[in-house]
Parts: sequence; C-alpha cells; structure tokens
Amino acid sequence: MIKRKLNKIAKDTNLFLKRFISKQKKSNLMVAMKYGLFSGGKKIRSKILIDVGSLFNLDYKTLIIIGASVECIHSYSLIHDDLPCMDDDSIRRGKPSAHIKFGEATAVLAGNSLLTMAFEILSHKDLRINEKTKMDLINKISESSGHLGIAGGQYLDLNYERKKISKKKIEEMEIKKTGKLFSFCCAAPLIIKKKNKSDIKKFENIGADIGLLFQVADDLIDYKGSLLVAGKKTGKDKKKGKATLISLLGYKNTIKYANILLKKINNKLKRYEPKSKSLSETLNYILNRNK
Ligand code: GRG
Repeated sequence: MIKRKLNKIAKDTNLFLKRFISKQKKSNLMVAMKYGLFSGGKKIRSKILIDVGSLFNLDYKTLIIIGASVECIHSYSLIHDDLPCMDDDSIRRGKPSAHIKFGEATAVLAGNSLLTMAFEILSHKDLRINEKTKMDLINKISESSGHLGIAGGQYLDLNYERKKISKKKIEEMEIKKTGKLFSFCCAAPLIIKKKNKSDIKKFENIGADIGLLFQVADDLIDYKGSLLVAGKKTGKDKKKGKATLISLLGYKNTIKYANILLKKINNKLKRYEPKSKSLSETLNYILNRNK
C-alpha cells in the first residue's frame, strides 16, 4: 500500500521535474543533474509533505511542486555527500555515484545547479500560491539547507569522525544533517495555510523528530543491511569511525531508542486522527524499511 503511494508520488514528481527542465534552455550540466534526480530515490520527503498537507486539506498538485523543490535539494546533498572530500562513496542507489560517472567538477556543479533549481521552482509562476507565502517558503527552505541546517549538520558529521561524541551532540548533528529538510516538509503546509508561528514551530519539531527517526533507521541499515538491498555500500559508518547512536548505545539500544521516538511522534499526532493515518503509516515504513 505505502509502496504504491510512494511510487505514485515519485512518478508525479519526476513528471513535473522533467517538464520543468524540458522548458529550460539546454546546458552541459543537464545530463548530470538528471542523473542525480532520476536515478531512483524513494521520495520519502515528498510523501511526508503530502501526508502533512492532507491534515490541512492542501491541494496535491501544489504539494508535488513544493516536494519537487525539496527533492532537488535532497539530490544535490546526495551528490555532494558522495564526493571524495565528503563521504567518498562510489555507489548510490545501486549505480555509480555522480562524480564516478561524470567527474568531480561536473558533480559539484550539477549539485549546485540542483540547489538553485529548488528556488527557481518555488519562485515560479506555475506554483499558484501568493507571493508572500512563496517568500516564506523560500526563506524556510534556505534556512534548512545552509549552515544551520543540512550543510552545518554535514560539517558536524565529518568533524565528529573518530571522536567520542555525546548523545545530545549526535542528535543535534543528525537533526541538522537530515532532520531540517523533514522540518521544512512538515512546516510548509502550515506556512501555506498561514498558521501562527507556534503551530508552525510545533510541526517543525515533529519534522525534526521524523528526520532523526529516518537517520537512525539509515544508520541501522548501514549496520545490518546489504549492498544489494540498500543500493549503497553498508558497514561504512564503523569503518569511518562515524559518531552515530549505534556507535554510542549499541545496536539493540538504538532499536529501542527508535521505537520510543516513533511512539513520541505518534503521540504528538494523536489529535489529528484519523486524518494522520497515512502519516503514521509512512513513519512505520521509515523505521522498518531496508533501503
Ligand atoms: C547544503 C544541501 C546541502 C548539501 C551539502 C553533503 C551535504 C552538505 C550534506 C549531506 C546530507 C546528507 C546526505 C544526509 C544524509 C541523509 C540521508 C539519510 C540520505 C538518504 O536519503 P534517502 O534514503 O535517499 O531518502 P533516496 O535514495 O531514497 O532518495
């Protein structure tokens, strides 16, 4: 059921992105950009955005467009994450990483172009929401991607390698690196609905918890998963001396931690039942997936 929903979202998102790109002038970077965007990917961030959007009766097509901008930033972060100066990974989604296929310089530039494409999509006239709301969305997604978000989290991730790091600091790093984009996905529907600041903050925090859950599940896959299923090399965190909750608490305690976190998120969503059923289903998938 969830797989079918994810496939539909992936299909609709990719269709939007293909049309969006096809309306632009051709460039030498397009092939590498398309490789980053269309070489697979679960589109889980778009799914969360659509699940939260459905709590507030938002239009599916609007959410697909906003999700497409998120997927551009996500694809950018994966291309850069695989670079030799970052995590130095040669396989992504079961295929050669972008820098292996196109060379480092092209991968860096294609990544940068995907980041800016996210802003082109959000500021485009085809996204039919008012200008002030577009500004608010662009402001929030920029904040989530920069030094206080994904980039800052990635810095901490690299900086913490082979060091003893506290639980609080690991959580903070994972929330920045992975959680901030989920925070954006959870906050965007409330921004569109012009909800008050405290409600937006509440959903940003739910997003941070979902992102943390997602990252912990990713770490569990790295620990126990296989290349063939995960589509990327596993067992890397240990080799690189990454600071993860598994390295600190052990595998079994991390599974307990993840289940407690899942319960905490579901408790926060109780007041939105039964509309939150699809979101809860996505959360279960996040924890129990194998890729
Ligand atoms: C500022 C956007 C930006 C990037 C530069 C390289 C970098 C800084 C950040 C890396 C952030 C990163 C890759 C975090 C890991 C998040 C994660 C678990 C990614 C895997 O996501 P999935 O499983 O991927 O959703 P698919 O393949 O399904 O799309």
